[in-house]
Amino acid sequence: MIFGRSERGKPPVEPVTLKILVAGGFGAGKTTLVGAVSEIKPLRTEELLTEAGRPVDDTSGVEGKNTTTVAMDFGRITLREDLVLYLFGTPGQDRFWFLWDELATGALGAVVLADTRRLEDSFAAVDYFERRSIPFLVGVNCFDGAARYPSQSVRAALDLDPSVPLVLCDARDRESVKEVLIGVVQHAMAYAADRRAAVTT
Ligand SMILES: Nc1nc2c(ncn2[C@@H]2O[C@H](COP(=O)(O)OP(=O)(O)O)[C@@H](O)[C@H]2O)c(=O)[nH]1
Ligand SMILES: [Mg+2]
Repeated sequence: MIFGRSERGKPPVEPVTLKILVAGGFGAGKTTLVGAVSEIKPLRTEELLTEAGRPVDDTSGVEGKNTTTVAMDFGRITLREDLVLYLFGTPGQDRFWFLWDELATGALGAVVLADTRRLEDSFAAVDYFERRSIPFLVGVNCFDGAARYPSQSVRAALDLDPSVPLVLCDARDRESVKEVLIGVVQHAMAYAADRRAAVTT
């Protein structure tokens, strides 16, 4: 059967899909964050830390962590019916850095998760996104028992540009993570608008 133009049903709303990276040091909460919001069962490859991996995967200060993500975390969240985010967790260990450039292709922005007990573990991710001019936001994952520092001290320690948003979050909490993700999208939009303005003026 052939339908005329007027009989054709309204096209379904095609959501805009955006790609967001989730980076940060080993144990910063990337797998937890993706798992907390994803509508699809997170695709992840966790492996038990073996004795062989122990010298490489330093777990000091990361209580109760005996698995490590070998490949990556992947998840999806619908923020609005017309806005879907795909989340890609970057591998935390240095030996998987070769995957980052592939992952970063086409990313709108990134979240750098930071654990204030091991802040230096997030330096590499901050450097990476700065160097590639990928807009990012820092999410300070508030672990129980970790000292709380004023945002200004964390900013200073990470040497963040004043335009980079820094938010406190709980990677286990869906609403908290949603706020972080909305923050990244807003920041990336503002960043893109600034760049356009810089080009046209
Ligand atoms: N208390 C607390 N624990 C967390 C939080 N986020 C993650 N964890 C725990 O910290 C450990 C490391 O988190 P994980 O998501 O595996 O870190 P990843 O290596 O960055 O993927 C896990 O045992 C989590 O359950 C948080 O916001 N608060
Ligand atoms: Mg992980």
